[in-house]
Formats: sequence, C-alpha cells, structure tokens
Amino acid sequence: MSRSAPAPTELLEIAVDVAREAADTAYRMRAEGVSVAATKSTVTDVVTAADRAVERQVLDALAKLRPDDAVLGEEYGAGEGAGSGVRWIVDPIDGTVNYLYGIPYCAVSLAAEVDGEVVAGVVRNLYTGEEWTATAGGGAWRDGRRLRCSTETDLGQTLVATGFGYDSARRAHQARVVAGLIPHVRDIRRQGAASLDLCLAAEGRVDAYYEKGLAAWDLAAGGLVAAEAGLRVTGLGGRPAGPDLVIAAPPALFALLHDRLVALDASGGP
Ligand code: LIP
Repeated sequence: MSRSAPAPTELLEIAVDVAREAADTAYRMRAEGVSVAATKSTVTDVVTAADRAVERQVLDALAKLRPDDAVLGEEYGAGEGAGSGVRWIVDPIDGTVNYLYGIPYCAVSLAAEVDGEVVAGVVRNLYTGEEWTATAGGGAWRDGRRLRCSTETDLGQTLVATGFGYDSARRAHQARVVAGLIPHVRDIRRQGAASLDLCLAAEGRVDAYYEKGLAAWDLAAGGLVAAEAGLRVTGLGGRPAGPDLVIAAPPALFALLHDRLVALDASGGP
C-alpha cells in the first residue's frame, strides 16, 4: 500500500461527491438535447458532447482535490500523475447508447486504485439516482443498505445479464455464444451498461453477468461492488477479469456458468 494513499473510505467520499456532480451535469445535458459528437471503434460506437464534458468535469475536480493522482478515462485516456500511488478510473457515461436514446439505464462510474488494486468505487444511475458504493473489505452498499448477491444454485433458474461489442464480427460471435447459453438459463437481460449490470448482480436483481470486451472503466467500480457483495468476478480459466471476459457469478453458480461459457468459447472470437 502506498505510504501516502488515503484510506479507501476517504477515497470513496471523494468519488461519491465527484460522481454526484458529474451525474447532475449528464442529466442536465440530456434534458437540453444530445447528439452524436463523434464515433470511435465503429459507426455505432458513439460519443456525445456530454461524455466529453462530464469526463472533463470529473478530471478537473480530481485535479483540484488530488493533484498528484493518476487518472484513466474513456474519453481522455491516461494521465500519469506525480507518484501518489492512487489512480482514478472513470467512465463518464456508461451506457452511452442508452443515454443517446433516452433510455434510463446509464451511469457515472468512478473508481480509485491504490498501487494497482481497486479499493473504492461508486456507480450512480444518472436518471434514477440509485447509487452503489464499495470499498475493498468494506462491503457493497446501495442507499445505505448492505448488498448480498443471489443465492440461486440452479443454472436453469438463473437470470443472466450480458452485453455485446460494437464490432459486427464480434457481435456475430457473441450472438452464437448467447444462443448456446439461453436454453440452459432462466433468461438473458441485455441492458446496455456494464457497470449497472454488475451492480444489479450485486443485489440479486440479476443472478449473474458476463461480457467480453469490457474496458477498465466499464469494470473498475462495478466489479468492486459485485465482488464486495459476494460474487466471484474473474475471467475464464483462472485469468483475471478483463477485456477477454468478465464473469460475475455467485459461488454456487460460478462453475456451472463458467464451464458453459468455456464450452461456448465466450472469450474467443474477434
Ligand atoms: C457499454 C458497456 C456495455 C456494452 C456496450 C458498451 P459504453 O459501454 O457498458 O456493457 O455492452 O456495448 O460497451 O460504450 O456505453 O461506455
């Protein structure tokens, strides 16, 4: 642990204050009207002026509060900081397509890493105000209530959240994977924001989640919330959760879902 790093609870307080301000900005900008400012990896991988403005607001706030910290954001990339050992990871609007269409399932996601380990995180639905928080070892919480994941043990009764990438070849592979999975589970939910999917899994509003292609900013805060609520959050085959695959499942379901996803080559494809 870095000598100068504050306690996770102190970092969480900063994250919550900054995320609330950012969510207010995102909501206000949506109400004023939103349009596509640019596209990234494909023509459906959109960015709005709000994505950029909200991330700028977060980065400016953190620079004032913690000037020596490093940052990593979806829109402005990495900033090295001055060796504090703390790195902030921000997705200014997770669920950008939902945001563009006015679907109320999008969030500000902000996490703090100390020496490479995520120790604090907040995910705030910018429409509903639902706010999930977690600190490493301190549990996962929503609006003051401690969260515990699903206790489901039967894969056939499992509600599974997932998502798809922006590249058409990857989507074709992901469609084959979900087609192979759906006969073996209760149902699938594709809601469009990984950070929120992970938080819903943290409180059993879905039983499990998996997705290929997540970036660090999609995963950092929601992954801590899910893990602190009792879910196993990993990749496949003992690898850590990351772009190849993220699976978040309760211990009683993990092996059943993991092995089914391995058989379906869920971490493979383009
Ligand atoms: C989104 C993820 C979601 C995934 C979408 C998209 P974005 O992030 O949160 O899980 O399925 O394709 O990547 O692009 O809205 O920040």
